Amino acid sequence: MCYPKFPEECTSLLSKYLTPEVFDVLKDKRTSTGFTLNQAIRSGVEHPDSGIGVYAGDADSYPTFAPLMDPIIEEYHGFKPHSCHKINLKSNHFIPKILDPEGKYILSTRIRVGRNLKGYPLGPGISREQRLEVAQKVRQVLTVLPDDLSGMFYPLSEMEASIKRSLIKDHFLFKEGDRFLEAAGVNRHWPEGRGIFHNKDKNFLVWVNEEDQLRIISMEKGGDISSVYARLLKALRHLETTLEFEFDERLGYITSCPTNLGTAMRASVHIALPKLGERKKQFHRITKKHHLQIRGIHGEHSTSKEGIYDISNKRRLGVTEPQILHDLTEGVYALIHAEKQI
Ligand code: ADP
Ligand code: CIR
Repeated sequence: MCYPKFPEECTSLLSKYLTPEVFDVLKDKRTSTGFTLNQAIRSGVEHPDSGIGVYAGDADSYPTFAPLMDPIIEEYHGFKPHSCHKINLKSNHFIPKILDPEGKYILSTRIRVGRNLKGYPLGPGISREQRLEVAQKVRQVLTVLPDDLSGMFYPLSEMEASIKRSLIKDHFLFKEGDRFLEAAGVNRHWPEGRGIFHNKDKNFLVWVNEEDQLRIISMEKGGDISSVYARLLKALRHLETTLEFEFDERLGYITSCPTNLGTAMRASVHIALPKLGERKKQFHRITKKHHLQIRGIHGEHSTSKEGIYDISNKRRLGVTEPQILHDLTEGVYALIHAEKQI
């Protein structure tokens, strides 16, 4: 295996931190499940326009490839190698602020966390049989959820194309064929073992075997972050009684992309900011101050439409869940204020 060539214009964290020296130290290492450096960096090598460029094939990828992973994690989350992540999912400490009393700006709110089952490789490294086993275990637990959480699991392989299209259009289902995940080996054997669970109201959903084995999602129209978070906590309490998730003392919940470690939580609003959206500098100044990320209307790597943006927390590691909600709330408050002023 030779040192990969990155084009000059490449700005991925992989190209920044995979120096020839780091490459030499890591190139022959294998994790406990046999995952290699070549596999970990394939996405960023094939796609020089990656923001990050690496994926973990198992929990052991983080310590095994630490000379590459640690600086990437530090730059993305601001999390120092000697720090320790703390979770705070015990209760709903979050005190909401009324952000949009007239319902003029916030269209919808969504909070998701990523989880993977303890003892299995992650998406880039999992075998076909292991993936099916994970799907089976998760499905069994989902189909006995109580009350408002109860619903049905829909295997992707049995879903009609028109239903799939409409679920994607309405922001409930993952898109297919993400080229970054494809290169990382996450999409092998697609659509086998993949699926979506949702309750009757489609305000509680679980994606199975996409980028992570579980993406647990609470979402609804409007800006009631507190209600969305309460539903997510309730679901997590139920799922944790029967499923054990991959968790690390230092890095928190283990996920296939280093950007999702820690809380693995992305709390977002879809918000109409047609005027501020035209003032890129001011817009970015506010989001940066509150540690927020701007995405397009169909999620990561999509564009905004009609001045509607997906605003969410950037950091997930080294911050607690209530802190994330606090950052989002303060940031969204500042964005709405700026939009009103223009
Ligand atoms: P993830 O959030 O799981 O990292 P994406 O950025 O691809 O992945 O988003 C997944 C889907 O969730 C997309 O269809 C996106 O538009 C939708 N979504 C994200 N935030 C919201 C929100 N606040 N309201 C409605 N849909 C949302
Ligand atoms: C990339 O490197 O651009 C893709 N692998 C996606 C990175 C994860 N997303 C993110 O920045 N939140």
